[in-house]
Amino acid sequence: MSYECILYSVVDGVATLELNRPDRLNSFNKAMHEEVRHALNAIDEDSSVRVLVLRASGRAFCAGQDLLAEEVQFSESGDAPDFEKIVQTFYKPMITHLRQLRVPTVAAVQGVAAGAGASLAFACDLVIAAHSANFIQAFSRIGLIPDSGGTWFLPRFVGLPRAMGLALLGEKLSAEKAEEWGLIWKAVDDLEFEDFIRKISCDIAQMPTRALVEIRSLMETSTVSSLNDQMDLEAKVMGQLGNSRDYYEGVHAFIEKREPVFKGE
Ligand code: T3D
Repeated sequence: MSYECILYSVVDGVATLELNRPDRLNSFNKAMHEEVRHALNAIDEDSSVRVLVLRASGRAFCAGQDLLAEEVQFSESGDAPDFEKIVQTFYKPMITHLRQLRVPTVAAVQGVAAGAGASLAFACDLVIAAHSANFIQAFSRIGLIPDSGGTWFLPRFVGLPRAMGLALLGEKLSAEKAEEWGLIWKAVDDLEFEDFIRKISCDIAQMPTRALVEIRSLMETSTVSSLNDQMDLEAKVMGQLGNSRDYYEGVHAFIEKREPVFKGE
């Protein structure tokens, strides 16, 4: 598939998916959804990939839904677009796929992340933003609600009072404040942003991939399970990872006092 709305590459185990509709602040139309889906499928099928970096071109990360796209226009007779169908067909599968991807994910946010664009970043395992970036729950400004997991991520990340403030008022939240509130992992200086993303993605690509993905999964399960059930699950996953090649390598490297060489297996 040739891409028109995204750029996709794999170098040294790092897959980079770049949203590339800068004129519309990388907002989502149907074509971009289809291309993102295709790229995520490609990652699932490519065992050389050890980490995904989700980023964007131009001055914005993503402005959510393209409000000018044909599929969200009112019909000539005034019929409203079918948002439930659009969310179920495109946004929900995209977020679910990201949360179940076979490799860890990093959102590199270099500009504004608004609406579903913010939810997209929050769905990644680590969110790293340049200081000049910001996050806007733009939904309420146009009469909608935070979708793509927004109402799930926000209260879990920042607590209910802040989640409500962000969602109701739709105000801009700076990257620094987002870090301070625990909404993202790190805000880094604009001039250091590219180097930081390069280094962290290369580092993660060398780590034991399966363990990282199991951590994501267990963290998510913990939000709905009892301590007792969670510890059973931890035991089960420990049992599986204890049989992995990467654990064998990790523990032998420790004993032999050398750097481990993980293969993601
Ligand atoms: O099923 C469904 O489809 C529903 C799902 C919904 C999920 C959602 O994401 S709903 C929320 C949709 N997004 C928004 O409401 C955000 C709209 N955009 C903005 O509020 C602002 O653009 C920003 C705060 C993101 C940035 O502001 P600013 O001042 O930096 O830029 P700007 O001048 O507003 O925008 C620059 C251009 O990008 C402009 O085009 P122009 O005038 O230069 O030709 C603007 O129209 C365009 N643009 C920005 N956001 C969108 C967009 N075009 C289409 N859709 C957008 N979302």
